[in-house]
Amino acid sequence: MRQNVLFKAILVVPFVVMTFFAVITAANADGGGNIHGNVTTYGDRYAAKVLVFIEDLQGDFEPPEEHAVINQVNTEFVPRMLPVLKGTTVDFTNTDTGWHNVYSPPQSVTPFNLGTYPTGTTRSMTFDNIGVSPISCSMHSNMRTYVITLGNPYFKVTDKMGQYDIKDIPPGTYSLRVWHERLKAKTQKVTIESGKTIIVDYRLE
Ligand SMILES: [Cu+2]
Repeated sequence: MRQNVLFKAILVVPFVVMTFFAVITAANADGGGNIHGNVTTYGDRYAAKVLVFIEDLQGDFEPPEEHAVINQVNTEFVPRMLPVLKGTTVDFTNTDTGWHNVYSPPQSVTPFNLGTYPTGTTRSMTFDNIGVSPISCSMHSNMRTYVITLGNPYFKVTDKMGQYDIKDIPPGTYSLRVWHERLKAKTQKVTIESGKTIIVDYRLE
């Protein structure tokens, strides 16, 4: 009897394992590819918080329902740069002790002025135009942030080690671009294959 159970297990277990691997392979074959990379600069000063994004991947991508947030605190906009998918609404929240203004100049892809408002107040803006919107406060000339509006969700900001991962990208050949307010932008051609991870590093000046 025990031998019989063992015999069945020998037959069944490999079958289950093989089916499992077949399912994983099929999922990878239909799925996207990944990019992993490292961004460095001379001195590595700005390797963190560099935006890496696929420039030319077209499609209909639903913007997130949840609003993104740029805070005003200690006479600064936080974060200093915010990439968003086209159609995303950003809440500009004043949690500082004083009043602040929020505006983007006429040469911006999204010119606007939310006015001047006190602590505890939030005013919002929806970003529909692809490109860079530099944002300032008319009361404090040092205050600056950038909203980068992108046409697809395949973007990432580098972490403090200068690393980034962009996952599950539809297969194809694209321009992968890096952006930072003080560094020269760079673009590389990348080819994404299903289920594969490519390494794309940048050295910026
Ligand atoms: Cu201000």
